[in-house]
Amino acid sequence: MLTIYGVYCSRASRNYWMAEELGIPFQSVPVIQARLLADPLAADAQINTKSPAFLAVNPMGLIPAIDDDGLVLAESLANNLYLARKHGGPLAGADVREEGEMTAWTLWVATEVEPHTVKIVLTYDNAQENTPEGKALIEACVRGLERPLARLEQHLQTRDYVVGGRFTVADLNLAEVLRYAMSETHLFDRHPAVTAWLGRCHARPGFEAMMAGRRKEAQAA
Ligand SMILES: N[C@@H](CCC(=O)N[C@@H](CS)C(=O)NCC(=O)O)C(=O)O
Repeated sequence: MLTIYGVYCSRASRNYWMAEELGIPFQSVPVIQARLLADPLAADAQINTKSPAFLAVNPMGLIPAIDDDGLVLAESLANNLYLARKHGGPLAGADVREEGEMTAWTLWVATEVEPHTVKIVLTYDNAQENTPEGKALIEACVRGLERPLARLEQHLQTRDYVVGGRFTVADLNLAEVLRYAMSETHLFDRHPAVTAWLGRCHARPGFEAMMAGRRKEAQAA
């Protein structure tokens, strides 16, 4: 049985979406970010990223982590590559060449894109988007995203999906990292092939199921 540690409103969304795409059973342990709690170590605190019980799973104190029949992994995008490889099917690489492309695109999004998109989403989470500092930070991140988005735009001008002509784990990993920057609509308006591809990814029932999980979680909070 697959266990996903982490709340839907975190990078764990990537692993929840993947589990939905694969149609595999999973259980969820809703470990919340410690920074969202006044006293994460209080005896009655919800299990969080500083809880000893969670640190025993991921000593880095970061969500998500997964436990798949005793194999514990704790990098959201790598978790998805593993799940694709394990379960196979259209989400996974059909051969070692496709696997190579999926790994390359995933490392590309983690290193060239995520540092910018995460800063954008956190600026909004912290309600700083209209402060001078927040605006300057977002503008700098948008500038940093120009080249990666131009690269992806060029790639998607001649194909509907990133690898292999079908929706794969590579699309899922990229789409979830880029979602953090979607507030910057002008950036996406300038990249129509990327925008159309994101629309295709977001039209998937697996994405909708994950987003429903996010809404349910927000209502319960
Ligand atoms: N590279 C890691 C990053 C994980 C990460 O930074 N997770 C955040 C939540 S999205 C976290 O656990 N933060 C701890 C906290 O805010 O207390 C991954 O992709 O899994």
